[in-house]
Amino acid sequence: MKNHQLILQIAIVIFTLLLSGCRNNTKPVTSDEQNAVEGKKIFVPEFNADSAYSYIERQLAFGPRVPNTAAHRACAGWLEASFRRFTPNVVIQQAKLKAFDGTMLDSRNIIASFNPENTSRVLLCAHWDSRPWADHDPDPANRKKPVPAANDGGSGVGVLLEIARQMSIHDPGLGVDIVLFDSEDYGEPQELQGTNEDSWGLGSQYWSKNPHVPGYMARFGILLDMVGAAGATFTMEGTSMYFAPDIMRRVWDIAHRLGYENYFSTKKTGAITDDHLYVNQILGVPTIDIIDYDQEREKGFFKYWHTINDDMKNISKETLKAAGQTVLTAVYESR
Ligand code: AHN
Ligand code: ZN
Repeated sequence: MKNHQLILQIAIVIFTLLLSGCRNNTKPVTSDEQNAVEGKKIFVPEFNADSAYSYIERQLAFGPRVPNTAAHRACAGWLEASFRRFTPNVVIQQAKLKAFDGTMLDSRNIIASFNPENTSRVLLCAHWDSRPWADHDPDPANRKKPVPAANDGGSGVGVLLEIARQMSIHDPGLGVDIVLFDSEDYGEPQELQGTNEDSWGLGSQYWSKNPHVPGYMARFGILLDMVGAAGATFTMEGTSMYFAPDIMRRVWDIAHRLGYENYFSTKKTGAITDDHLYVNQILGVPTIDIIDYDQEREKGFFKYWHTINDDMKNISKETLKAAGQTVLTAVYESR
């Protein structure tokens, strides 16, 4: 009996010392992080929509990022420097790509990798270029002007920069590649009776044929396109549902669990040509498109699509939060 009590007392002393030692040697942890350590729940960082919003403002400050312009080159430099603050693994893939009208586009795909040695990988992507012509502007006088591209281009990039910033603070625990495609939006204008669907997504076609790592593979991919308009509706788009229905359902389940069912609609819509088509077709990474699209709407896409009014006035932090928190959760829950 005496022996048992002594052992118990010693055990209590050691346990107390260990506990106080832990308290003194570790930084404060959030309850989410503590839960993650205890295996109760996977830790997911808080996506900061103010931060994503300011990354969109920064892009627009360069002017329209149309290939072969000074604004485009300057923004490429800023995107590269931004990524380098978050990871040392940044690749700029430069290529001259031929547009539908024969113009050679000085294009740069900008790629940031996290945990590059990890064979379990996820791909996140968006296009960063601006459309050279606002050919859907209601005023014909504006149709030869470039698009400011806050939503169509800027929003996906802003969300992915914020996700990169979060991953530089909290290791996602798996491999993640963020690819910003260039020359997506140089597609043939409709009034030319365009049938050349492959005039869109030039940067994505190039990267899918020449990935930055030979033999590149990822478990799945998520493309973000027009994820910033107020009242956006992300439907279950046909190309995504054809190539990656399981990924789409998993991501939509996450969005609904987080309370974003108003943004993530379960309506199935038509297939569209976007960067994810080539990643699916050429590289074989099952990739979905989170895109504000419904063919039953007047333009299919958001109200100011390919107009000079695609600017900051139309960007909603609530929409950025819904898209960003959903993608961030999908990444961290894939570890
Ligand atoms: C087509 O209009 C064929 N695709 C639209 C892809 C796109 C343009 N995404 C953003 N801008
Ligand atoms: Zn566009």
